[in-house]
Amino acid sequence: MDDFIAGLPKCELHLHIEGTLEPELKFELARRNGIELPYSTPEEVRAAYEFDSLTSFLVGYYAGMDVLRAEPDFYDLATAYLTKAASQNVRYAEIFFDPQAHTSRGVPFDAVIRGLRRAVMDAERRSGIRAQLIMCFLRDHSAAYAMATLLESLPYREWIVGVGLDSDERGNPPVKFAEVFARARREGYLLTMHCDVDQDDTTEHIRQCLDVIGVDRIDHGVNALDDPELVEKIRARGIGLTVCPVSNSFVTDGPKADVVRRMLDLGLRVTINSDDPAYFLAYVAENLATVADELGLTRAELAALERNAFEAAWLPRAVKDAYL
Ligand code: ES4
Ligand code: ZN
Repeated sequence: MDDFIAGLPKCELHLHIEGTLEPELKFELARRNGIELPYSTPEEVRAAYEFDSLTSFLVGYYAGMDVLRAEPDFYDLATAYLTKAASQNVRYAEIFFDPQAHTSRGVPFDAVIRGLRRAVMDAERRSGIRAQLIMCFLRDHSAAYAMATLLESLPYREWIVGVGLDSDERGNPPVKFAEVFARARREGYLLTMHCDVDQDDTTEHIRQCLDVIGVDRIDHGVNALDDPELVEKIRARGIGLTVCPVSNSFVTDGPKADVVRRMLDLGLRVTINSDDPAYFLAYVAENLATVADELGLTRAELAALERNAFEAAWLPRAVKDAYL
């Protein structure tokens, strides 16, 4: 089955570029930027990973980004991910980035987007992998800061396919950003939002995504399974759900492959993704292998998951069809 998964043409739709920062590159960037890390080896960094909740994960996650300072750092980060993804036969990826995690530290927006964009263009020339960028707002910051970031992105509109919402969900519902997302829609961006697993009020957040924001996709969205009305809306609208099984098993207290089975059985457009592969130690192939193992998926079912992902991708119909 591993060989089948390796050969399967893949599409990844839920991937935080900052979550692909492997400890080896972290050391290289620290050296380049004259930063002292509180660890002496990459193994030590990995040994210190201890996540039992989203909050505990996010604290170390933002601290780890401090080595990203200039355009070449973002270029190297995205190049490393795209090289790894291409080696797993990922043909197309939509990549989240969190500009506020950098602009809040004094890194220019231009350095972030320019480095990522250059990496995407070079990777396509080198290995044929295609990628688009999705700008995420940090939901634990203010709506005003998100709006300022949206306006800052407009000169780069052609380099960004859509916007998302991530970070700490508790107390930060979709409606907090209703105006920001309405403006983003008017600017031509496609819309997605995280509705993380087992956060407070997650089903209400999914309802807001569907009824107030009008999202084109939902990231995770697993708790929709608790509410038949939400399931029916998601199914009827063909909304893609970008599930991240290994990530979910880290930040919640149980394995999450069973929800993939339920989504498939309900006819939902479920897709399998890696979220923050450097931290959860699993890229998209390992996520697929985990789900296949736990559910006893057939080859046809694995292929169907990748077809779902290409269907849910933010690409013109003709480009999707060429992948399908
Ligand atoms: C994230 Cl696992 C998770 N949840 C919310 N926001 C995030 N950003 C990066 N990983
Ligand atoms: Zn995520």
